[in-house]
Amino acid sequence: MPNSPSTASYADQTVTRGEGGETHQHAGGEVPVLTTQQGVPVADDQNSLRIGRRGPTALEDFHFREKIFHFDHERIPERVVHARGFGAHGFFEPYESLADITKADLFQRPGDKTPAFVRFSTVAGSKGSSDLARDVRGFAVKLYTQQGNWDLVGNNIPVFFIQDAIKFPDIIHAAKEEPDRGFPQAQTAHDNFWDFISLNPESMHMALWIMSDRTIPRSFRFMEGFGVHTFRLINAAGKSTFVKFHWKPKLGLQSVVWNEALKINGADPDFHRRDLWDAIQSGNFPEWELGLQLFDEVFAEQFAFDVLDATKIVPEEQVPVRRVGRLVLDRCVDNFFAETEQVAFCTQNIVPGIDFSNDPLLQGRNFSYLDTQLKRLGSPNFTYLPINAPKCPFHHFQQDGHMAFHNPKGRANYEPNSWGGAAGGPREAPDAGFTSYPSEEEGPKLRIRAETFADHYSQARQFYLSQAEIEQRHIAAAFTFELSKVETPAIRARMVAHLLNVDEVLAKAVAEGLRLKAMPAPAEPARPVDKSLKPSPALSIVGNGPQSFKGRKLGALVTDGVDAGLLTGLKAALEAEGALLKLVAPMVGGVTASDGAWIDADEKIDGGPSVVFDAVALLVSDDGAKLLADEATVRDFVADAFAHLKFIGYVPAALPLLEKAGVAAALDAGTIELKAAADAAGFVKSCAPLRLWAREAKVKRV
Ligand code: HDE
Repeated sequence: MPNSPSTASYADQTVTRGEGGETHQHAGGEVPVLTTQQGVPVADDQNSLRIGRRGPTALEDFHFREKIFHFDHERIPERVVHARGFGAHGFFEPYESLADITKADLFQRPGDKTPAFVRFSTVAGSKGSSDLARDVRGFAVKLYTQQGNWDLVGNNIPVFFIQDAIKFPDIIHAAKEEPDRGFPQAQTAHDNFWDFISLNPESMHMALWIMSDRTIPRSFRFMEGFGVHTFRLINAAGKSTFVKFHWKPKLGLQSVVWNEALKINGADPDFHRRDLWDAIQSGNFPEWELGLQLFDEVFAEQFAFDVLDATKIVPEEQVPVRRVGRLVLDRCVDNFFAETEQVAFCTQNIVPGIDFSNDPLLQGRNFSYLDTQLKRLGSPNFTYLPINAPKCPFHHFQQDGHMAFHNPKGRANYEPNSWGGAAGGPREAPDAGFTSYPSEEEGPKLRIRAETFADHYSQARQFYLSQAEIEQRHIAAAFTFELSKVETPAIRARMVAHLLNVDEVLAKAVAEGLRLKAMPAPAEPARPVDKSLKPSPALSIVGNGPQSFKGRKLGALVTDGVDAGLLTGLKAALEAEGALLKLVAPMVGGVTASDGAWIDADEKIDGGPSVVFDAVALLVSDDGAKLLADEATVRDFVADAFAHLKFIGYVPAALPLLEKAGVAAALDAGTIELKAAADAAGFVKSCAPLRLWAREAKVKRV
């Protein structure tokens, strides 16, 4: 039956348009009148205009055409890298004045709040890929200072794959889906990627980092950020100090284990964005401290590596990280497209008091970012979009172009001009304006790689040796996994040949894991590996984890008859720790507790698997245990929590669940019996290390 116009339009609305009142009565109350983009009020938004009851659509239906036209053009090109991201607003606040080292306005007055916007991202996957891909995370910070926008476009790893920007298209082509087949998506576990890496020894340091748990962070809130390159800070006297920027998360470092990452991607592909959104919406504002590693030309000269080489770090033990302020994210975006999607970070956005170094990667980036924004946002006027516009006054003579919606008045649109005073428009300010640091630069034009960039293995080895034993095992397992997805045996062997220069035990573990028929000869290093570099404890995640369960989430499995006192005790203990309790029940509506009270649940059991929590509690009643013991999802809930080394609190009634999950005979220091409300606080305290690493040897291959 064709619809008649009246059945599909809203019969209950009375339009009260007129007298300037652009509102009308609707079921929901007084609401604005729906209009076209031209402001014409719309009477019927359910049906297109047609000739006769079942006839063709009329071309004159301007409302329909405008609506579809706009919809057809909703998408803009996704970022060629870092397409999937999530942003939030906040502020930066220095602890002290840094006037002695930089004249940058945002560092002059302690406590001064500079608005900030941060976008976290994965690199290789497209916009719709999942959050727990093994990948580098972008950590891009836009600081709207009083002297213009400063963009610190960093990553959660302090080094990069390549030394010269000219290789960027190659590394990214190799990492992304293969061009003939269009897969795999958001993964480096394929031939092209490892082919490129194994042919580029300069990638070896970064290869170690990406095979570590750094590339599977638990949350954006629990990861570090790095500016990567060496920059310069310039003070009012014109003195330059080299600097490397760090962001240190207040909640400590934390990653997931690989098997958990795979399962999170299925259970909640938006796990990271949901985590940040939930934290900010609930008032748990994540914080990072800005750290500076400061050094001078003399240090740079005598340092074992070139400070312009982005494949190298300066170990914190050698140049300590000075914490100079904090970044707080306290507001979610109002509109994802307008803010997170349209934000345009540009490495060349710097302010007086900050300057570039000659790092060839940074120099190349300074070209790329402006260029890419034009492609993505379609007009040089992207700087006027609210998310990109400076929050300080700005005046210039750039004009016109697509979507010029900020247009200067008056006659002067060039400089110098002889129109006096305000009529002449803005003028340059030799004393206050940005000046580049006058470093001495001279020499022949050369297309070469400096000899000082030639050591490719020493810091890769140092990184590996700085890891805890479990972390080293994870690196070996990650290499084995990724290379086992590589179909060409020669590429697998070539990678192992490189690993022999990093660490023989690692190379052997990977070779055995791949079942290589013969151990290859070590790759020929351009420079001998320096085996004397001392491990850097700052590089371990496990060594820099949290001291408490703060900011974490505990998932409690509850059924009818759940011990009301224990549940209340657990909630209070978690609140005291600054952590969250989420209730997982057989049905999402909720359960009746032992005291007869109704308790709302947060998740249904298959919607809240244990992988999405940092620790779990099994708070079932005897009857509840009987009901759930044979459920596959409940078995997975318990077995995964155990296999992922999580802390598990359980009431005695939950023993059948532990049995069905096959872990009852393996109970350990991380499985903690909860008999009464008084046990709750102790349990929450014991969750602080987040994982019982000692269990790993038992469960193997988590
Ligand atoms: Fe980027 N990178 N990049 N990159 N990058 C982009 O700019 C590029 C590099 C980083 O959330 C693009 O707006 C080149 C290092 C982040 O919007 C593009 C080179 C680091 C983001 C681009 C690098 C980064 C990008 C794509 C080698 C860490 C996301 C979309 C010289 C220090 C920013 C865009 C956001 C994005 C180019 C290497 C971080 C194409 C040529 C090293 C966090 O301009």
